[in-house]
Amino acid sequence: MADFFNNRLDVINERYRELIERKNEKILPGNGIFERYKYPILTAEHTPVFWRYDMNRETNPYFMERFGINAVFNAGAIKWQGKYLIIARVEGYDRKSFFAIAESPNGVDNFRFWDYPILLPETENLGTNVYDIRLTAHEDGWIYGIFCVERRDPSAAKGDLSSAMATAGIVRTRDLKEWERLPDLISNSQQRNVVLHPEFVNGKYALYTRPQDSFIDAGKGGGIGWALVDDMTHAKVEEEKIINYRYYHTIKEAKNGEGPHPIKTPKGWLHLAHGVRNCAAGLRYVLYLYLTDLEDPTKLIAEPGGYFMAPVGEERVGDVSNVLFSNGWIVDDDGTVYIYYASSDTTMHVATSSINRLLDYCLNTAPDGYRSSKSVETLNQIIDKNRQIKS
Ligand code: M1P
Repeated sequence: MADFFNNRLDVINERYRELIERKNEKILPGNGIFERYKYPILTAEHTPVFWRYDMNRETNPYFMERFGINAVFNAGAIKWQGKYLIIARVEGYDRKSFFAIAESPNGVDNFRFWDYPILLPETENLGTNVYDIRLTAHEDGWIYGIFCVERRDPSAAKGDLSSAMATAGIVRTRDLKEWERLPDLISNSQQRNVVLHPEFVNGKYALYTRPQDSFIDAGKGGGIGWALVDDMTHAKVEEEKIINYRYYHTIKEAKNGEGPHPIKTPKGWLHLAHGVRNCAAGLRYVLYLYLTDLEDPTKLIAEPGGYFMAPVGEERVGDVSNVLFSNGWIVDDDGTVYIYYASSDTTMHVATSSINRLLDYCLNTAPDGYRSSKSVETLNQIIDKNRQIKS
């Protein structure tokens, strides 16, 4: 039995080492806007062997898994003490998700989880599930994390074991190790995809919100909202205005949601968001960009038509297929942007670009014309311009 144990231990440790040390490669030539990478940066197999296995020969003679990890996805991100950190949504076989930090020296490979996942402090109203944290290093000096807390709908009928309520949970930290739990966001509607803007606006904290009529459907609500809040220790949405709407026959007709907090650039606040439409295969989630005014972050300056990134190849298949979702990106001092995105609620990936390229994309890509004929007009303008170039 000792050999059986040791053989499995050696093979599994070796596979894990190979995975963690594997170098990533840019996929070229790409589309010029961003580059994808050959390998995912985090999968369930990237979680430490000592999380999944009891490493004691006496108590685990078959060296079998004792804690199954199903998926690693929808990660927040922050650059911290020179390292690229992502706070992933790690989901066990039991469907519960929790947060765990993984760090990389270069942002594209060699991500390693810290030894322990984050044990979030709770509020009196205990949550069933937590996910999709957005991190904001706010100018007040705290790093805030806002995430979705899911609880069973207290008004659900007795046999209805599916109806749920989504609320925004809030934590803050100064060192990413000690986390202080603040009261959940108070709002008239359910909320998911709530994100803290990094600067004060008119002396207040500013939140991107996503009012929704039910747990899944935006219903009559939806759109990316904006609310000013006096105090993050008692955050309450008093007035909410929509700053990025849904439209018929677009990539975000069913719903949309802010991704990570926007990046401040010389030409405006650069936003990454997800848009959702319905089709015969179910909901399709893609990513899009938009730009808002530096002085008034609620004022739209530019929004390219269509998607910025959509699931391709292996990204298209997973627990919830046909989904790209992002709640984390990092910008370096040289303007490089690391876009951390998850595919199909299963796996984490990175794409890279630069502030200059993303601004060029936002400012020089035609907006959605909402009709086929407008798309053809845009295309014809490009063709006409190119035909005038003398070869
Ligand atoms: O399954 C796709 C995504 O669905 C939800 O996102 P949204 O609220 O915008 O529909 C979230 O559960 C998200 O975690 C998930 O990736």
